[in-house]
Amino acid sequence: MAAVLSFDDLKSRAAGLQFRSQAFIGGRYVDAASGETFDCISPVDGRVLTRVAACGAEDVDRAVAAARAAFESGAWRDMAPARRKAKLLKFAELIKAHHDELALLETLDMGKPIGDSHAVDVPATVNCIRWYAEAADKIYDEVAPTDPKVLAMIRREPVGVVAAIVPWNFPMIMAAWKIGPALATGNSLILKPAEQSSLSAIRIAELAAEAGIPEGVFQVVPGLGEQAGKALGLHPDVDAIAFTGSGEVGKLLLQYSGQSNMKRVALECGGKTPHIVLADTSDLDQAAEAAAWGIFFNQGEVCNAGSRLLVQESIKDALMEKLLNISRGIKVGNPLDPQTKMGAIVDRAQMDKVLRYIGIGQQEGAQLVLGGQQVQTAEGGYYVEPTVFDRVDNRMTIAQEEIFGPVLSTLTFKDAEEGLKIANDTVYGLAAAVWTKNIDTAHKMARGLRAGSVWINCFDGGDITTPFGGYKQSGFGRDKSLHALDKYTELKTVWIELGS
Ligand code: TXE
Repeated sequence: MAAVLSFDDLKSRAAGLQFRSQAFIGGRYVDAASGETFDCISPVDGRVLTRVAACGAEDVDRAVAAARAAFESGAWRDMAPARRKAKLLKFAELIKAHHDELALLETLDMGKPIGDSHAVDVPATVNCIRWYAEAADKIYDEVAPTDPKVLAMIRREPVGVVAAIVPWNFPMIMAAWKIGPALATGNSLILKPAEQSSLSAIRIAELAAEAGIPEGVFQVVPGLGEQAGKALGLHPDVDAIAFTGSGEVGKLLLQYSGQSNMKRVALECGGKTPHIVLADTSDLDQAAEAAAWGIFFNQGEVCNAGSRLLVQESIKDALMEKLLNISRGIKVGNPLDPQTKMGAIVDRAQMDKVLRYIGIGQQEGAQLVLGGQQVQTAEGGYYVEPTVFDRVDNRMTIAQEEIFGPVLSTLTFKDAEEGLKIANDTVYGLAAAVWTKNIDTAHKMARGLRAGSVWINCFDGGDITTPFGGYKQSGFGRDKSLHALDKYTELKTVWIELGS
């Protein structure tokens, strides 16, 4: 679509979109029990798109009861895996059939370029649901190598009622990373989208129902984190929480679990990814391109954004020149314009946070070499220039805290050993990238980096077959790949004495 339709076509399509805005509980759309709603504001122009149901504890109670009833009925859990697979495949097909609409929803709701919503977000969502659908009838249980007088089976069973609390940077993809493995393994799932980006989650709920996923198995409770999110975290009948978001809320969820039923919690809480370029890298142009897009893709609102560029001293100037040239050419503006490469920041609060960090960087003595300002557009909205700092010290706030915006901090190091030390000097450990021609150095760095993903001579590599998640305060538990199934399943040992 983005490649074919013009900016004007896209704007008129966007103007004609209808928004679903209620919760999806027990197989139908319903208002919040309180009747309350909150504004759904588009960061594209600051316009209120619709008002979304503000679910609270009572709605969460209803959703959990419906999820539990569905689970206990066995309608989904005990369905033959091949049939579960067929329904999930149908769900993926229906999402694909609404490709254009969902891409537009995503862009209007959270501000990313339409080209990305169309080429990345919707296809990755479809692919993820499909992949886990296909896995549903290929997961085998085990028989343990015990004494032959015993048959010991190790069965994988669904945990029960799962709540997925997701952020706004990739609303559908983050949801799909939880929906796919949770539903493929027979759980009931309650999805709590971020308040900044509820629309696509609400819309796909009816597609799941249309695909034949039974009532209560997939529900959506939009609402504020402090209300709907907290109620899920504290609920005594939620068995597991799968969360992507801030470290602050991740820590709260651990507390809620301790205060309630000791529900399992899996967390992905962002990062401060070091993008390390060694002097022996074979292709400085490629490294510069990767460094620029590693931070500016999705307006820098990416948990594994390469927000710290660590460059070996001898090539700093050469790399910086290339990086700045690429960054200057990035078109920032209305994300419905197919030419736009960097869209709007998700909301005013996040934009203010990004601008505040830029100010802190300057106060602490980093050198601002590109950007740093809000971009004013004819339609209003929340836009920030691609911003690059040089001469950053790793102890500075902008090198330590997750900004979650288009702000790059550049640091230098003398040799690989020092680069590794700086890279690991962070509370986060989600990802890291290394550019080097030397295979020994590549291995040493990959081994030494305390991060869940390490990319060598590329950035942000991986697909649905590879696990994604963090070390340290980036959280624990993994999304994607078959390893994600661990979060949504219990292991049960069935020990059968066969007699003498
Ligand atoms: O995150 P929150 P916010 C980081 C990033 C960003 C910062 C703040 O640095 O600038 O977090 O973003 C729900 N109980 N990341 O405020 O609040 C909330 O409704 C239960 C990194 O948006 O963590 C939403 O659904 N749930 C990140 C989800 O938590 C609560 C992606 C995430 O929101 C809750 C997003 C509560 N008390 C932000 N409070 C990543 N890892 O990619 C909020 N929520």
